[in-house]
Amino acid sequence: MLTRSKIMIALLAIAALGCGQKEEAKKTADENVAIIEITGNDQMQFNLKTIEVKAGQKVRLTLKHVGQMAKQVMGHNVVILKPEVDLAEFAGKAAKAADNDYIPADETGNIIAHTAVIGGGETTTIEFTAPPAGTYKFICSFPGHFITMQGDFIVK
Ligand SMILES: [Cu+2]
Repeated sequence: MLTRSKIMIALLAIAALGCGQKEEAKKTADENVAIIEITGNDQMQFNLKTIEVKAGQKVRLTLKHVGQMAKQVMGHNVVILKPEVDLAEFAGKAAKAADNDYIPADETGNIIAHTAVIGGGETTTIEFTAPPAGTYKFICSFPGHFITMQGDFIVK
């Protein structure tokens, strides 16, 4: 009887330990994801001027267009660029890349990540791994928008 209780206790302990470890792993995984939500409106504005994440962290970025205007006239995206990229030059090329969602094909090496272009009421989400520490720029590459729609993507 005594032996049986001991076995029962041992089994319960193992079960509890197993669950604990699983919970811990899940928690760690969730903490490693940076959940970023940014909005764009009909006044060509993002609601965020800075986005901060940790190097190597998984980033889940959601762009929500809180305006009502169509994608063709007030489309927004989020394009995260390498620090050395000249924004005006990049935006100039992007403006001519309407057929590729305003992403210039020869600039992909300068892009860390980008969302699709969306219109009023739409939402889009991307996932990517945060690049090495540094201060990157994010812009909307829809023609003319980068002037008011830009900010710092800071990786610590
Ligand atoms: Cu825009």
